[in-house]
Amino acid sequence: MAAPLFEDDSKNAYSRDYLGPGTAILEGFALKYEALIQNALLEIADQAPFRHMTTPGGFRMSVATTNCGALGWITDRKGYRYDFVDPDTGSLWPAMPASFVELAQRSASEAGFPDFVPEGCLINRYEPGAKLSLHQDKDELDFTAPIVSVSLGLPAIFLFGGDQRSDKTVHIPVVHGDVLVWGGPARKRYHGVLPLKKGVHPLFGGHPYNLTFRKAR
Ligand code: MD3
Ligand code: FE
Repeated sequence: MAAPLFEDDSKNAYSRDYLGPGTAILEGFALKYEALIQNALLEIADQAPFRHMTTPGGFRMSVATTNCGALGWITDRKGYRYDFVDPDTGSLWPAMPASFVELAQRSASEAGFPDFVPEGCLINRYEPGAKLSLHQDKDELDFTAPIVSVSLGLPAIFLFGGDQRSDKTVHIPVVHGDVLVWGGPARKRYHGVLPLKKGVHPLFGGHPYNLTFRKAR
């Protein structure tokens, strides 16, 4: 294995299973990667620009999206799916930076998923007022792998429910650098994001960003 970018100095001081089996809240876990992530995001967005995708029902998503890694998540009138090619450019998605891979794998390990290999990273950029309605992540073929979510920039409030849409939800405030992992028995729990507030973050500006790392097939 290549030399790590940062030492693994985790003290296991993170909150596992607080939201139920298979979940972890890793507060500030991404902070030491913030500069690498910011540079990488600029390069990725240069090659694969953020765009508002269309849902199968014909609605424009309020979040703007791009991807890196082998497989990118896309949606259009034909449906939700993963594809090797960016439909807007006709090219492969930009490669996943080493910093992303290291952060995703360490986060998953910390949460009890030591063998996680991210194949794709879905990158969401929120405008003020944008939200993500309650949904399950179920376009992947392999549900044994967890999902790793990295929050960057302005704070957000995540919604986390159960396996049924009608299950009650809890509100989870997340701030810059927080990482949430959900897998195993939590993998199909409903989740979403409340409408984002206006503001300016010193590093990431007026848009909160979220990275979700997935194994798609
Ligand atoms: C984990 N994206 O793209 S995870 C998605 O903010 C997606 O862009 C979210 O869901 C986003 O499919 C990031 C949202 C989330 C919400 C609540 C959680 C993750 C959670 C509660 C516990 C663990
Ligand atoms: Fe999701």
